[in-house]
Amino acid sequence: MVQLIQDCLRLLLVSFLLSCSLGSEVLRPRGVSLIKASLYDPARDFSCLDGSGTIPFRNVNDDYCDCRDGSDEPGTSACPNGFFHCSNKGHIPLDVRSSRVNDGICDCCDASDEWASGADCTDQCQEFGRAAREEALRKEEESKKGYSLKLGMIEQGKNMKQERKEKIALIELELQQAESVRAEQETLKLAAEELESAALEQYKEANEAKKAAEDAIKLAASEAEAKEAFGELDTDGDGAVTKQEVQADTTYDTNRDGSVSDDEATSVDDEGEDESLLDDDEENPEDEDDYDPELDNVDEGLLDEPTEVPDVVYDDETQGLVDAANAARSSYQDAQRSVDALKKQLSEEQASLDKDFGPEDEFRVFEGRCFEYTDREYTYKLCPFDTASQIPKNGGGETRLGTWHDWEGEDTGPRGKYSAMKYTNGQGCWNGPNRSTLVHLRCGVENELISAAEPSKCEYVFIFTTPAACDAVEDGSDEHAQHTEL
Ligand code: MAN
Repeated sequence: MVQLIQDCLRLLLVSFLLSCSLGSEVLRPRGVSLIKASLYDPARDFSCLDGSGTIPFRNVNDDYCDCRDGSDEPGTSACPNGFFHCSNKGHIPLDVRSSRVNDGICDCCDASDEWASGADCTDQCQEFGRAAREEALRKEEESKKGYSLKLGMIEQGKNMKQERKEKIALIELELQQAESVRAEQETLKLAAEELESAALEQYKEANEAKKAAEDAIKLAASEAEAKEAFGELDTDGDGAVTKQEVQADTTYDTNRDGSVSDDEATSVDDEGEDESLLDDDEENPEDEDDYDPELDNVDEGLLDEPTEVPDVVYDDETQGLVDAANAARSSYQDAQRSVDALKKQLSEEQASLDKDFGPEDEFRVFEGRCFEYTDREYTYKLCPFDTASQIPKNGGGETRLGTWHDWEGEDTGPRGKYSAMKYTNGQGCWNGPNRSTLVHLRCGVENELISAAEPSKCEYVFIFTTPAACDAVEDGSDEHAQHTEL
């Protein structure tokens, strides 16, 4: 003790700027932390901490800057790059810039930085420390509670994952069955189509033969009719019909004046009815090629009728095979549709299974859920692993602020990348980037979107509290207690 008092007196003599204390506190110059105390030994010259020089110990805290790193003036404002250490007994120690020493503003809660300014600073460290300890305790309690809730979320997440796996296995089985049904239906379809096309080919051939026969009959009949009409006109039977012979036939007395005039006889040609009956050589030699005996038999009225394409009517047997093929095609299509639907379902389920819901699946419970936060202008919506959006309070549509991209935390703590989520590729921003959102995850007992901001245009930052972001709390891990020096 005597030695300590002597040391202290010597220090006081060395410089009025040095401080020291007794008791459990380690003797050290003003502004020096406990950790560095041993580097300031009053019994020896002081070596600048950066090695830039050595000075007599009395020059420490003499209000003149000797060392380049400012380490010789821990308790004064002489060095612009130095630091003053506040012990802040009862609260958390703090290093403040040397320029803050005696500047009239209380920076240290123990008022030690204003030791000569006359500023009205009082030691508030006990009070602050108590409040901080209470807050730390509250946080610790919250973390403990949050962590126990997280354990539940982990279990729930794992169960959901297991259920999803089972669902996938079931869908895979259904898909296998659907694929074999499709294969069966395809075989049936091919067989039915083979029968159908053979029957249709047969039908086509038979139909063509029938039509050809009908055409031949029609042609023969019209030729016979034409021959008969010709014979009636060719009264002298010389094989040619003269104008006189036509004029002798009262059928051509169209004006019913009792005789067939030259005009009436020649108009036979114009009317296009019996032109072919005239002696071609005499009257219409140039029309020889136009003769179409079939036209003679066509009822002119029918020519004005719209052409109707009658439905193909097959014989019963062919129709039966066509119906069977249609039914087989339809069954095959149904089977194909079932396969497609199951494949789609499978890929969705698989994508969800493969999604990274946290190291222990603790975030899986958020799939399909959404959370909202409303400020003065907008309601912000976060649907974890899906989208982030913004809805104006005074009406207007929803603006997409991003879709799920990945984990993007930069935490150096245990949660690492799982401390933040990134949503990208939202709606384009006028004169700016596509909207995107970073969601910081904080430990809390509630799953709650607690804030949303837009620190730079179209780049949004949300804060979401959740037990899933709570880490295991070790008992006695009170940071404050650890940091308190004294
Ligand atoms: C809307 C909102 C805002 C955004 C502007 C950009 O008003 O999405 O958040 O800043 O568009 O033009």
